[in-house]
Amino acid sequence: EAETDRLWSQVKPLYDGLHCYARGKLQSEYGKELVPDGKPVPAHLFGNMWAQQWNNIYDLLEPYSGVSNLDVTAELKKQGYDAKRMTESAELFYVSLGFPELPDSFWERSMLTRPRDREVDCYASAWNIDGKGDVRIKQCIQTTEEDLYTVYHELGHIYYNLSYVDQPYLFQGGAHDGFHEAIGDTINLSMTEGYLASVGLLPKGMKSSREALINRQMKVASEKIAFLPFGKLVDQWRWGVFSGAIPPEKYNEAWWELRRKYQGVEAQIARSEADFDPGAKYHVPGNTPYTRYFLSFVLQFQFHRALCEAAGFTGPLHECSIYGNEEAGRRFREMLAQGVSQPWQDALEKLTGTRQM
Ligand code: X8Z
Ligand code: ZN
Repeated sequence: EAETDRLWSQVKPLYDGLHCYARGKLQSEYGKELVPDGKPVPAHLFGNMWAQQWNNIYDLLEPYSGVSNLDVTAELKKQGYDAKRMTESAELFYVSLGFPELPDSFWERSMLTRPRDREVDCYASAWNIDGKGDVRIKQCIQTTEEDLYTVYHELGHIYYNLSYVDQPYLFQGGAHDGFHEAIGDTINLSMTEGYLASVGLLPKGMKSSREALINRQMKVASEKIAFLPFGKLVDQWRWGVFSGAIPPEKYNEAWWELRRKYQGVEAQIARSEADFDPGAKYHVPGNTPYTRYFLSFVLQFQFHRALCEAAGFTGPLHECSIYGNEEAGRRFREMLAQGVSQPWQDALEKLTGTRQM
């Protein structure tokens, strides 16, 4: 708890700035009556049920309209990408770093599309079935940019699983939960315009400008910075429930208190204890820890910086892609292969030179 508080206090100013900017944009769209000054913003206006990531309202947030041409979804559709090809595209990135090809069993046993004949839980996840290389993902992949990034994310879990397969069973795991979530997201940070153009998903030789750059950074902020308070508060609520500090008759009230306090958002209609809003978040009834994502959204930037340095990249980090870089791949693979056999601080230090998130 103390560690997440420490990290939150460092990143909060970034969130506050983004929240302020987003409020201004939402005010221009909906008016100050619906989005008043100095009050929490109605949560549903962020284009996501939990207001956890704001990329769905990117068109509203875009600082300079019409200067970027980043329609990866259109390009995927135009080129007839299906679920398998999107997964192969992710595999190729990892292979370019020296990771192995995915085993045949992965392709035979994974679920990459929504079956037509039965109800399934479509929430994207990665599974290490036996600790001996039977790894699978379950995702109902649609041809969109968002799903492309998610497949790369899920394969991060899979390649971590495959990397520590030779460790004793008890050491097969992420150095800490946040590491597991950060592997694929670190790769996501390398899916720059340069990378996307090199694999044919963006027009080559696109003119870059200061305005286009700010737009892209706003897009990244709408996913990564916007997420931080939500990433923190889910387990804060859960820990309160488990410790008894939040009694059953306050489950929903405590949830919204945290949403107001950390995210600065408000329910758009009155809520009561007859509602159970935390239950609408997959990870709550699914019993999936959530602090892992908060930690990952800090760590992945440290990994990205360290790997870019390992790759000998000297330009601005937002332009760095480690795609195809042998040395970055070697350093990354080395850390992943250790699994949880060493304290996470040692793993972090080995890759980044620091023991602190
Ligand atoms: O649940 C996920 C992954 C599966 S491990 C898609 N994420 C969190 C969420 O969507 O709530 C990734 C970011 C945060
Ligand atoms: Zn994940």
